[in-house]
Amino acid sequence: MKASPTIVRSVCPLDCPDTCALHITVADNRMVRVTGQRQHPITRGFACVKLAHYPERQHHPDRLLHPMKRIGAKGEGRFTPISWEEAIDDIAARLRQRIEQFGEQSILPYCYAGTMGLIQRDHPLAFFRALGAAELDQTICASTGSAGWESRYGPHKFSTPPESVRHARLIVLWGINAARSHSHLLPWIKEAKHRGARVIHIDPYRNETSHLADEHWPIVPGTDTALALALGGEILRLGGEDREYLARYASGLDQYRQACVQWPVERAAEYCGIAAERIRHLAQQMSRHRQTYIKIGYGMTRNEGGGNATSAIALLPALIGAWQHLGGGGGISTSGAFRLNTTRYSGMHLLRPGRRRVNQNQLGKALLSHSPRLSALFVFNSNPAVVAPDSSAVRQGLLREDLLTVVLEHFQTDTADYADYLLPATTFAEHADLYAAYGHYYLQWAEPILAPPGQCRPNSWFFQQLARQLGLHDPVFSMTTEELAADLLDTEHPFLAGISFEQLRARRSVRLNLPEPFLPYSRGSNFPDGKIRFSPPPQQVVFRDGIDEEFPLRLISPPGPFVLNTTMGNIESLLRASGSEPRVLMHPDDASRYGVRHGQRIGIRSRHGRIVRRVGITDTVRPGVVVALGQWWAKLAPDRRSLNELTSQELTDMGGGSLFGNPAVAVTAEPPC
Ligand SMILES: Nc1nc2c(c(=O)[nH]1)N[C@H]1C(S)=C(S)[C@@H](COP(=O)(O)OP(=O)(O)OC[C@H]3O[C@@H](n4cnc5c(=O)[nH]c(N)nc54)[C@H](O)[C@@H]3O)O[C@H]1N2
Ligand SMILES: Nc1nc2c(c(=O)[nH]1)N[C@H]1C(S)=C(S)[C@@H](COP(=O)(O)OP(=O)(O)OC[C@H]3O[C@@H](n4cnc5c(=O)[nH]c(N)nc54)[C@H](O)[C@@H]3O)O[C@H]1N2
Ligand SMILES: [Mo]
Repeated sequence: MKASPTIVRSVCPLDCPDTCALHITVADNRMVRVTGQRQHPITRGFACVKLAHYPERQHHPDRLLHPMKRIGAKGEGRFTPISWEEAIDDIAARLRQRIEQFGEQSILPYCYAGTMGLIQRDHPLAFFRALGAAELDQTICASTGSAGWESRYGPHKFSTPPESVRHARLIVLWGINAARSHSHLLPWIKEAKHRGARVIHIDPYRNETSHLADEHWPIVPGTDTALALALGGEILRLGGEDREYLARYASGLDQYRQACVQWPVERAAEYCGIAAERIRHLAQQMSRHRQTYIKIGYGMTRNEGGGNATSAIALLPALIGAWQHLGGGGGISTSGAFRLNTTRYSGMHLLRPGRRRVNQNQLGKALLSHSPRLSALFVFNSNPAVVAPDSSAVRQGLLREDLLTVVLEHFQTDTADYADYLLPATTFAEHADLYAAYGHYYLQWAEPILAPPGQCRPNSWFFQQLARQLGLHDPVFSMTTEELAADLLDTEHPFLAGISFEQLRARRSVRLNLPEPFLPYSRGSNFPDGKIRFSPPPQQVVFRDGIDEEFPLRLISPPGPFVLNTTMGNIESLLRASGSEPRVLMHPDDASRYGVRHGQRIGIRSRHGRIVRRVGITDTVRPGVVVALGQWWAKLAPDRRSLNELTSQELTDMGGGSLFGNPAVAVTAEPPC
């Protein structure tokens, strides 16, 4: 007899600011339908297209179901099933031998946010810290934006709560395609618009978010610092700054003023490709409306000057005192308010001093370096063969015959092809986890709702087993997910006061204990002196990877509508919706200059590599810019190459971030391959 469908609660695990509260229809141990919870104050009843298609991913015939070991050549992707016992025995034995020969620090975890569930994301690090392995600097996404923000406001990033945005009078969406990457912010923006707010979108290409805006400013990539300083200078010239607020809560204003003087409106207008009149008008409006909300996206931080740009924009709401007013302020992330007790679950208490650190944007270099030599790599929650900069170096490293590579995955990704051991992981529907967020202030808990297929196991299970096998006996390796979650909540911080695990487990979603209304930075910064730091002033960085005759265009790679990075990149219905092959967009003027026709495949070359992509010619892109839409599984692209063939392992100005939005490129008409 068939069981009748039930609707159960869950939480979206994808790396997106919205961290949605879900309703999932389950029947016969199958996920049938996914929607957003109507009563959740942020999710408000809708799930994005990616999650609506999650059942297809969850029950995909290609799901990995058994532990496997390599039988083919490195990178070939041929495996044979083995038992968990054999996998754990083998891996432990091979690790022991490598530690003896090369030391613990030759072992490296490589992970990011394939799941945002804190326990499946970070608990595995306790294993590596207990072992004494090299430390991974997790810099692939948010580190530049964070460093830029925190250089002004101190540690723990706050943002204006999305629920307050309805009160904004002026909204600036700066380097963010919120309609795509933060879609649950939209209802609040629309409500503000309805109440008369103006919306300005600053982005090198016109997209869904621009349609929502009153004005779209097609900025030249990487020139945001100049624009922010020009706006700051003009506000100061108009006397639009909030002197009382600045006197109490700011430092370094004189130096800032001098930096602004370097960027008169006319100069910035020319440099950024934006009409001077528009800049002046926005400065006037900002001088008038304290309820100005400036939302910064991470996309614009992925270049050589990304940290300075973030920090320059971040100062604008402070300059006009916007943080004190409901609906004013802005932000880049809300994550700093989740003041959980993160020490134990991630094994920080086990971290030995002086560990070698590896920046994850330089994985290629780390794998190819002879001294120090890496002897083993454990990849989980990430797909570095595609997403990490300078793919050809990464792949060359992964091909090393002497490197032991263990990959935990749901699918046989490009990275999994290089594994020596490929281990089947559970999805968010099959394990419990605790979820913070970076676009709102709700803490959430999800129970498993499906039995795992085959022999899939949570990341935490595997690393706890391996820890025991290697004789690592810290109590953290015997804790259940529930115990780890309770430990995370074991803190005196007022934002978490009164939130117990039992309560969270029963309610599933709990708002942090924030003052109501929450007006972050209305009483200054998170630095000990409470001052927002205007000095040293931000500087407009001139890119080393310059535009010249050989490489005349700048390539940016914003998120695709139907994928989350490479997650969902193998789901047929979504691939069809994306046009079945990866695309780039170019302006008609550039297309005619370089002899490229709409719909053809073209070659794209940077100083680092070369790929082939189908091109769409459209005036939504500003001239001089090539937009690569979303990431694509390399092996499903026509040339089997990742976009990151084009990017470099060089780092941003702050936070050791990646230069995904940076490469200077040339395009050539290319016959189909
Ligand atoms: N659908 C979908 N949603 C996603 C993701 C996805 O892959 N797909 N990825 C998720 C992840 S991991 C992240 S980190 C976030 C990222 O999201 P965010 O970075 O916060 O926002 P994006 O939508 O990437 O916004 C980037 C926008 O900045 C523009 N941009 C690029 N360079 C510049 C520049 O120099 N200056 C200015 N002003 N704008 C610039 C791009 O054209 C793009 O439209 O999104 C998350 N959400
Ligand atoms: N050129 C270019 N490159 C980029 C970007 C860009 O804009 N342009 N964006 C960058 C950004 S913002 C980010 S965040 C990174 C993201 O890069 P990654 O962190 O690598 O994200 P994904 O590509 O989504 O890969 C996540 C993998 O984790 C797996 N996974 C999910 N849940 C679990 C689990 O519970 N256990 C295990 N073992 N595996 C799981 C999924 O199946 C998926 O294959 O990419 C970066 N790379
Ligand atoms: Mo990201």
